[in-house]
Amino acid sequence: MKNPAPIWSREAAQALYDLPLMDLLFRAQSVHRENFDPNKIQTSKLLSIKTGGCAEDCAYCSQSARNGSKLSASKLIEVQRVLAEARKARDGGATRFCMGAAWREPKDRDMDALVAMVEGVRDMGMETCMTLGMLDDNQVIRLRDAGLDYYNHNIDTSERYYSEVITTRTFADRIETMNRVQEAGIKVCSGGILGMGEEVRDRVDMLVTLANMNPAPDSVPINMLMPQEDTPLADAKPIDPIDFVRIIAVARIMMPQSYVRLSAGRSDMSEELQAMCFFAGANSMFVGETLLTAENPEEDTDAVLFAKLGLQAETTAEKSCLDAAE
Ligand code: SAM
Ligand code: DTB
Ligand code: SF4
Repeated sequence: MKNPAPIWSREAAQALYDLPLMDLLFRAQSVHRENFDPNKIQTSKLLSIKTGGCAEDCAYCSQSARNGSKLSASKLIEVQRVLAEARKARDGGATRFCMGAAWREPKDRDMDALVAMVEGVRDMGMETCMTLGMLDDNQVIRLRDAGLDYYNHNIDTSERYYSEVITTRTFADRIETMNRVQEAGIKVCSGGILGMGEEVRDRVDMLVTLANMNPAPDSVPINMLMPQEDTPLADAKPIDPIDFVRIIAVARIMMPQSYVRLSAGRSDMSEELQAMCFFAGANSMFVGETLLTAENPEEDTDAVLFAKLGLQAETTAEKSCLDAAE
């Protein structure tokens, strides 16, 4: 049984963030070693199963119809195509397959195909993850019964800053879907984006919200904004890399048992920055040349980085041992 997690105040979280960097990194790495093998990185592969034409107005996203982006809207892709991609990902060593759709919420007529995708990927021995927007109770139950392991639903930023980024839904809508997913027994994957013009306090508040969920999300993706042409955030000022590392370290300390994912933006990061993020406690990443629509480092590039750092991709078997030891 996991111990009940402590409640984090924003003052305590901010105090961590304000530590001298060496003290913060030392604490984060110490917490990391108590909970994980520090040389193992979980790898996930993303696939966009429905691209573009989204009804929401997320200011960072290339897929919003409201951003006037040039990306054309696709239909939900066929189950067989998804399974063929999943097989390639598994053969390439990924242990989790994440399927993402540019929807405000799925339509009931799509549910049979979504269920078939989850069942098919699961039968290949990979963990399944979906990110489809908001879900109602019925949809959550159907996905759970199909064997969905994780649902990704990011809170993206603080409650205070949320309406600066998205106006077509609220922070509370987001939390509501996450609670529904968690109550049904599906693991939650939730994090956010740094570099959208938010202040440090917004980044810290975002972590406080995540860490105080009961339980905290099993997986916490920290994305660095990848500015997309024709979106309101196309010219956003990039986040200072050391500020980014600090947030990874604070996330690690506040959510000691969660996988912290160094998510979008790695293609613009140096090897040194990625190494610092891993030292700060990031232990998961997306592999493969594309995320949903944006680029990610090539597999060869990641293989060189792993070899230089002495890192290894976690296998499904190692993960099950850790789970069994809880
Ligand atoms: N439509 C679903 C939703 O919004 O929940 C799922 C897909 S959406 C693209 C998943 C997440 O990707 C977003 O919540 C956001 O955190 C991240 N994301 C999207 N565009 C990004 C960008 N340009 N840079 C960094 N992260 C981004
Ligand atoms: C998450 O936090 N990051 C992933 C995943 N969850 C679905 C998506 C990143 C998207 C980056 C922009 C793109 O590919 O369009
Ligand atoms: Fe749609 Fe998701 Fe992009 Fe927002 S982040 S516009 S909900 S695809």
